[in-house]
Amino acid sequence: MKKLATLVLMIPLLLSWTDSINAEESDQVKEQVIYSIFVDRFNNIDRSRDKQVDIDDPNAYHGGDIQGIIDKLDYIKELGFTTISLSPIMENSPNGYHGYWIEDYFKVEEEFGTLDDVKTLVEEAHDRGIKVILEFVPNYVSENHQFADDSSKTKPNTTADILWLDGTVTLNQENAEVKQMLLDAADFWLKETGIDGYQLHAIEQTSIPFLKQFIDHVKEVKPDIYLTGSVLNPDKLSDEYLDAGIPLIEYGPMQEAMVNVLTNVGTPPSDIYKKWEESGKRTGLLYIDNKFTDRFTREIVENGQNPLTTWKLALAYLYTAPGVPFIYQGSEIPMDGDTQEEIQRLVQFNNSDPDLHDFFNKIAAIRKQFPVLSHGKFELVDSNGAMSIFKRYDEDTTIFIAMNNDVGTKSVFVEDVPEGMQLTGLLGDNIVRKNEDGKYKIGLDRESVEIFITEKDKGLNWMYITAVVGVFLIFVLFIVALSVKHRKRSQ
Ligand SMILES: [Ca+2]
Ligand SMILES: [Ca+2]
Repeated sequence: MKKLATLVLMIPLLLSWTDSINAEESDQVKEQVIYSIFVDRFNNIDRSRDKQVDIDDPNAYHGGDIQGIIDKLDYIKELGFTTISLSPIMENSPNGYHGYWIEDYFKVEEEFGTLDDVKTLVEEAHDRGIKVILEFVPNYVSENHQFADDSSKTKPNTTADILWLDGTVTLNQENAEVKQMLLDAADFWLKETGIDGYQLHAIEQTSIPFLKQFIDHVKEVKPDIYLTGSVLNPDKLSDEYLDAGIPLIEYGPMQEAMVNVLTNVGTPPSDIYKKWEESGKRTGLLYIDNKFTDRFTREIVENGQNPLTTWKLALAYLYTAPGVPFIYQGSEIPMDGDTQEEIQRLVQFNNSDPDLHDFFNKIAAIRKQFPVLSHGKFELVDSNGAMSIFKRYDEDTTIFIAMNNDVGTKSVFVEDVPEGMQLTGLLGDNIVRKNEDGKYKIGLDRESVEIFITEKDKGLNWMYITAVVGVFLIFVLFIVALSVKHRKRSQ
């Protein structure tokens, strides 16, 4: 009887234990920093496959391939990325450089490589600690797909505002054969290539019952799968989609808010925070541009700002606010452009800015070192003019993120720092100590950023000062002795 009672008492404990394990698994994806690769427009190494390439035609293949990605894995790792997300690589109809004209879900597009190339890519990525996500297109197929002429398997196209959609036929996801084919395709890539997950394309166009079935299915096949979702029409993204079980969904309103604030010097970063509060405090995929938007660099240049300076501010927010940074290829160069041709240009690896590379690396390292930046609570501390300070915190750690988007030097006071602590900057050499009023005054130059951890206030280091003064005194005595000796000799 006593044993039974003990067991019954243990049930809630066991339940909470399994809960925390599940939470840890699903939370892993939230620690990533994702590099988004547009395969045809990344890096052309395997020229033997360039059968449909026409670099002068923005609507033709430009030659990027799987080998081109393998060759750049060290580069991607050096930039601090932990996951790569590839545009669709399934076999496409002619000119399907974007990957959205799928003819066969079980083959690799011949312009990109073979299934063996993809396996090699995944192995090489995993050897470097990099996860691989494939974009999966569940809503439509090429006009040449075997389902395209079967009216029971298709539906009329509903959205016509996208460039490549006129080459596609919308799938009827309620049809049993269509469902089965999509689920089999999802299994195929997981099992054959060892990829870590999927970026589901345009989730707001998917039927909800199918979406839920798909998510349940792939989670059963791979319980620790990384699932992300892209959104083409944010207006159609209802709560049903947000709650369907995809942990990270592209966060359009945040992109708009970030661009608006950061390309208008004098606007406080707290405006981005307000937008986050208004739109329900989601933790989504945070991106500042992608293959469908103008390059952020273009917006910066158009506003007469310095790309390196403004990119640093953007990265500071992307890497420390709730969500996962989703960085479009070429941002690290940084690439520029506002036409399809420019936005989707092959990455210009030779034009890169070493300072921006270093910053990518540094801020990714900070995010990795402090998990509170992935999981902690997020709050606005205060603003002064266009300088704002945010904090991320949990029971053990507090980190302050200071961003000055003002036209001049600004400072903001911070009060809630535990007794005996100082604020130590991780990006520069900034140290802030408590003043006589018990406050911490954080000052920053215009358009700059700093990330502060709280550390024990070391005060002035007397040991060091004594040593330096001591060495100096010995040196002076030595010189005096020498000159006395010299004078005696010359007498
Ligand atoms: Ca090629
Ligand atoms: Ca093809």
